Amino acid sequence: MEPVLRERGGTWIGWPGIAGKIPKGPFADATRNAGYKVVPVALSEIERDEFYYGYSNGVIWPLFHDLQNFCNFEPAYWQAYKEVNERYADAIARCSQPHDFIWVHDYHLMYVAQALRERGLRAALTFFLHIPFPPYDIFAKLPQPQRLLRALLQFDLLGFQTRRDLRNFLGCVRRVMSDAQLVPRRELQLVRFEKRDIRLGHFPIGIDFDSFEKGAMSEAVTRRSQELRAAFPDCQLILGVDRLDYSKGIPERLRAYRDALERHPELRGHVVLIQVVVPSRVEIPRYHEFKQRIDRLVGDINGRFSTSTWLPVQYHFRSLDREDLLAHYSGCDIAFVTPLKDGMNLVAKEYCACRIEENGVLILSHFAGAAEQLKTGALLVNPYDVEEVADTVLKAFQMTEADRTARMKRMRRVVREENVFWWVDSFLRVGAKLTARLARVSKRRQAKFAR
Ligand code: GDG
Repeated sequence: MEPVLRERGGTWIGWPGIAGKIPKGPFADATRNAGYKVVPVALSEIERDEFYYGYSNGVIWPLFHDLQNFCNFEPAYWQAYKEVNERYADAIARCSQPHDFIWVHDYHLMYVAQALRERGLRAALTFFLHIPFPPYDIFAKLPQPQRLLRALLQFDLLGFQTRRDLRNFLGCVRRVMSDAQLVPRRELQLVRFEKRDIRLGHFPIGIDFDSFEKGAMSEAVTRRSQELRAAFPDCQLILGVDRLDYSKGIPERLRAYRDALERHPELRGHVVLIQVVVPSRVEIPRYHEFKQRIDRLVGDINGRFSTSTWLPVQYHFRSLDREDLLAHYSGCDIAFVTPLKDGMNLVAKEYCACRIEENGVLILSHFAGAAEQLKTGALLVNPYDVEEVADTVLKAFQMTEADRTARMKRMRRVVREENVFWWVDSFLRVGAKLTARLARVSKRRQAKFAR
């Protein structure tokens, strides 16, 4: 959202990420030159634990990524979730003007529209879900399926990443909300609920292609990328970049890489996996255990296959600065993006944008939202199928230059055209129509009362 807000202005309402009182000085310093207004919402430590780590990241996140065994369905979390959503609703009600375009983002804030309706707000409310929406059999495990769907149906427009997410959502509405009526449409779908029309569509999120491409062409990135290459002579570099998260399939990927080295000895000494894991949500015990699993696997692979001149896995548990990230994208021959499930996965798109010489291979999970757009160029894999992924590493390694270029060209075309501004425009175009329609209705209503 950052490049879009910077270009168009607006107000960003959000939690700055630290619990307790928000320190005024540092907050003002951090947001002064943002190019848009920033309104903070404060969370206490308990709210952070129950709303953010609890309901959002301990229930919705794993469940919506089809990992129901990872859920902690603690009843107190739902109450905290509602209360924090109500606080966001208050902030929105305080900061917005009657004809503002209100766009709520992501799984932490699915209850906001309901809270705003309870406060009498009639304005058009829109929502975008960045993560996948699960099929009914998984969604039904949630202790509040009806309450959550009812809350979501208080928005006027619901956007999903892919056709599959939209289909799953409609399937859940059909099964759970007996008084909702589905009106099939070719383009935007329509649900009638409590005398209101709700529009639904899929809007695959894009990236700021030009800024990644320009960044990759810069002198500093070119230099760093050459240094990276020079550090591993005669090797193809394979890159994994992920937040520390069990949905990203990092252990499965490491197992597949180990299997590739075991069964395809021609790879030994000729490939290096650079795996960057960015620390995230480490306060949740499951994330901590998960890191230990990754550490052990990296140790096992390096212990088994390394020689005095070759280390098969270069492992970084930290975040890279932007220049370094771009240097990795442009310096690595193969990107290894194998989430178990992902709303979209921007790393896959950023990698393509940085391949200014139109080469490089993308190994991509079927279960990343990005697969719908990039399937014509990527090598698609099932991340659970260790042997298939291992064989795909070999296939990527052996791919001819001509094939790499043809595939990368196709992917870059999509990523360039369907960029973040295209994404915002397609969402706003629908949203603007809704706002206009609702304004007409409210005018008619006012005129009727005036008579
Ligand atoms: C959620 C959904 C959906 C990563 N490492 C570094 C770094 N990053 C940046 C990447 C990319 C972002 O973080 C990660 O985005 P993803 O899309 O891959 O994943 P989530 O964070 O899980 O995002 C996802 C997304 O929302 C958008 O809708 O695609 O499916 O899960 O932009 O560049 N940035 C820097 N250093 C790093 O080491 N500077």
